[in-house]
Amino acid sequence: MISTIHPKLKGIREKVEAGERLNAEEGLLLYDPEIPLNEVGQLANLVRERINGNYAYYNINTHLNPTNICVYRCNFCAFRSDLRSSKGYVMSDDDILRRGQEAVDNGCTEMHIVGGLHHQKKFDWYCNMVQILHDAYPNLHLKAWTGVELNWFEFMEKRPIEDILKDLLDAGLGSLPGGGAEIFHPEVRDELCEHKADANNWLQIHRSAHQLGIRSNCTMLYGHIEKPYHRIDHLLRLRELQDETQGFQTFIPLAFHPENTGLSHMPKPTAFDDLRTMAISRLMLDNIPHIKAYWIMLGIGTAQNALAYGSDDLDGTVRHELIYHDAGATTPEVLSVDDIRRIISETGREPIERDTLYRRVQRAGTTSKEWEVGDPVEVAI
Ligand code: V47
Repeated sequence: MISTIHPKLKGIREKVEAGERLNAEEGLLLYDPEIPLNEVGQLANLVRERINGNYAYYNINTHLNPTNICVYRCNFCAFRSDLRSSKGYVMSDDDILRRGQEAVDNGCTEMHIVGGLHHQKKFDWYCNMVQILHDAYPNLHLKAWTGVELNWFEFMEKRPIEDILKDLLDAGLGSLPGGGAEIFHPEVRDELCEHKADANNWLQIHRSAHQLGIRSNCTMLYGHIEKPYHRIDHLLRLRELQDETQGFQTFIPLAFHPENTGLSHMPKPTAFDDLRTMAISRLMLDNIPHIKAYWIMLGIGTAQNALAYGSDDLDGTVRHELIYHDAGATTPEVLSVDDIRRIISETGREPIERDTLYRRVQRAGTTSKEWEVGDPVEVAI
């Protein structure tokens, strides 16, 4: 039960308590600075605990960014490189397989693969990468290629997206990450990255993936030139697709990091904005099961707090993250399992190791508690 409540929040509280859906106007009102952050957080926490109880999820994962060379020049990106720049790199098959071996040696269940759209690499190069990794490490879940990359493959191949996705599935693709969504509204997207996949392209690709049984994630890049109404519009477009397909597993609000980008004059979003955005995401996306506080970009302190503001997942132990570190992130590049479990336990939540599909991981030789009906299903490793 929530004790104090701002008068403007009364109607929203009644709806949230009754499990009713919030509309765009109510979403915008939640951004009103007059409404105390902790009250928005309490409402989000109500929904978070209704959906995910006291559990807080993490996984053991690694990133692979096979190239940073990219035909696109998104002005928020510090990672990309021109074809002939000394900063540019392309990994060989051997480099890639070494990363697979390292992942398995470190107990990873997931490899998150994204990168640049290389001027000279064809779809076969991207697809083959999935194939060689899957052949060598069949138990490593490959969460690969954003909607923007898939749209580029479609353009290069001149084939329907369903065919591209089927080729990737045959090669060993496990699911899609949520990147490339940025902000859907054209007033913002045209300023940030007018050249790449637009909202309809991105959403259609995820729709097609869901129809083929491929689960995916979704994101929103916030804290740059957009306004609150652009954020709410973005969340509602995701909610609408989820109503149709139920294919999204988790939503990740991504805080903009300005260093070394075309928007380096802008300040970083504050922890206050991070927590409010986390909470509003939980409240608006009533049909997406998980909300992720990606510790790499939020910082450990804010990510930990986010577990009380709507989030139920910290992403993973992570290694080899480049996109945020190139843009000035000061977080470590990897957390140990003990660290991530301690960060969660200190908040009073129960840490649960999950795989990419949110099944709880039961590792050989470890004992577990008694689980109850409705708890996440188990996968033995
Ligand atoms: O699409 C790029 C964003 C995304 C910057 O699916 C930036 O589980 C902030 O999508 N400042 C890639 N953001 C990362 C991503 C992601 C991360 C963690 C988990 C999952 C998942 C997906 O990062 C890009 C873009 O939106 N981005 N540059 C920057 N300077």
